[in-house]
Amino acid sequence: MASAVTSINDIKVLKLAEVHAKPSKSMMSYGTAGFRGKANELDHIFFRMGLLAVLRSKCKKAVIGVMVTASHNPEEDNGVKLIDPHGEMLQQEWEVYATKLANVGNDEIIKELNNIVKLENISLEEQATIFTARDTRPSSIALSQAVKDGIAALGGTSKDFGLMTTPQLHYVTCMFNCGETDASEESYYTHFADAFKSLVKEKSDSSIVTVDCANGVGAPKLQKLYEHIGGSIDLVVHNNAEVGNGKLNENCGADYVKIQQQAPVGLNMEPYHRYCSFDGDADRLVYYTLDSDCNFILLDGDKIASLFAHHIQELLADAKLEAKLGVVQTAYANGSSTNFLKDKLKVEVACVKTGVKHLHHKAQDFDIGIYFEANGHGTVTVKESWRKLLASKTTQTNEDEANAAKRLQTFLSVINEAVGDAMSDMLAVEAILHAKDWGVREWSALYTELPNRQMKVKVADRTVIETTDAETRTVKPSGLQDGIDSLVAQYVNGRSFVRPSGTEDVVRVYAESDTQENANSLADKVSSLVYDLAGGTGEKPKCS
Ligand code: NG1
Ligand code: ZN
Repeated sequence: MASAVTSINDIKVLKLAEVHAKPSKSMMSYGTAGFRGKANELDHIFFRMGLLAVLRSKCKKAVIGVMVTASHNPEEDNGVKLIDPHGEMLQQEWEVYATKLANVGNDEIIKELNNIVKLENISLEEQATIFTARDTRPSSIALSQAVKDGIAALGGTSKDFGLMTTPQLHYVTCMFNCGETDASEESYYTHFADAFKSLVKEKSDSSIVTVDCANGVGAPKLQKLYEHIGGSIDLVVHNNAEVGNGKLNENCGADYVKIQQQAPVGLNMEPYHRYCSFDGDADRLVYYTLDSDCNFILLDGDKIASLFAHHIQELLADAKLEAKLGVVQTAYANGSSTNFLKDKLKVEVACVKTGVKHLHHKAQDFDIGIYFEANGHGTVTVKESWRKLLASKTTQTNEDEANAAKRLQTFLSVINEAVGDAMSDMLAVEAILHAKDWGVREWSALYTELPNRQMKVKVADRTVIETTDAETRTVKPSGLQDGIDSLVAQYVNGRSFVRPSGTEDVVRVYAESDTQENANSLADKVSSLVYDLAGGTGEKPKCS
């Protein structure tokens, strides 16, 4: 356990801060998923996040997680984020501290740390334990060390789990703080494999799933999970760098498949076979297949959310259980998915700002909250009080109702409630398809997506764009929203919005319309408008 410190040891912190010195011009902010950037410019940030994690741990009197990954970004990037005690994203007030601490000069670090101690009334005598883990990026080893140096500089104890997926670190952090002192990677596999095996006792003929692991940490971890699952599913691991030497996220992975709407590199697809992709740290999942004419069919986060809602609703009806069931989406959700959920399933749908923390928070308003970003990041949250109601239903005398309640209970335990998790979400999808005796064809037929297109526009300063209404409208620069409105009005079923990315130095443009040509054309016109009104740089982007 950590040795207690009663005051900040200036000398130790400053000495190590010199080793992890900040380049004078660097200014960064804690974005949608922590700090992200070029790996060779981030060493000081990782050290400082080690420092901050110690204060957060002392403040919460709990274990805090620090994950080293830049997820779906290119291999040359890296990133760091803090995980709060129950596996949630870092509390928003602390994001402000994180940004300040990341940007002060070395000579102001002690002042900044003392400020946080004072503002949060932190007792420095508290012990601090931090769980760390990293993805497979070559830069992640040294950057993890920088985090550990920061932890040590403030007298905290670090437990390094080494290579792990992001959701695995969320899971062990959450489990440890809930009293499971032997929370480990092994307990992760046992938990999810056992839940899956009790839902799927026998393989069905169609249950071969080819998984593109983006040449990332998901590949070795999925192999391990598979060993625990045994014979109830057939998995083929594709884009496993250890075998094929491919580059992380390059022409593969969930983000590539979602944005390009095409198969990852090296995958020969067969109509209606099952394929899915993880991203670089395995917290996103998208499925896809080919139809009989070999057209590419994507089953993204919206389709996964719709499948979950459909299944949970059925089990609730079978168990004769009332629940406030809701689905949380962002503006990137396809309009057809929102219509399906609202009009067909009659489920309440909420739209929030991009970023899992916003979705997770909103989902907790419901007894059962399903949240997914269209890119495949999502999970299901359940209110503790409602979980008790469900448990009591499993022991009721009506056998059919009790059995349905048990099925729902087991289904919910195959889900990693702490955070979106590609591996556990994949098991949940497979369990539903098995229960319904569906293939991708039936699943995909739940609704037909409106054609859509996403683009990126490079501008000198992306903060010139300010948004409102869950990022669906811009308020700055002036004239941009009016321009978008008049373009959208020219397209059948047109919808478009723009927002500054929180993880890349770009402005994102989204457009949907009745045909792919129209969606492309609307995306092109809106991108061009952003370029002109928000200070575009380089060549004007064009997709059609
Ligand atoms: P930004 O770069 O802020 O759009 C992207 C995703 C988010 C989220 C984060 C974290 C889109 C459009 N945006 O954020 O949904 O997943 O990365 O990885 O997919
Ligand atoms: Zn990710």
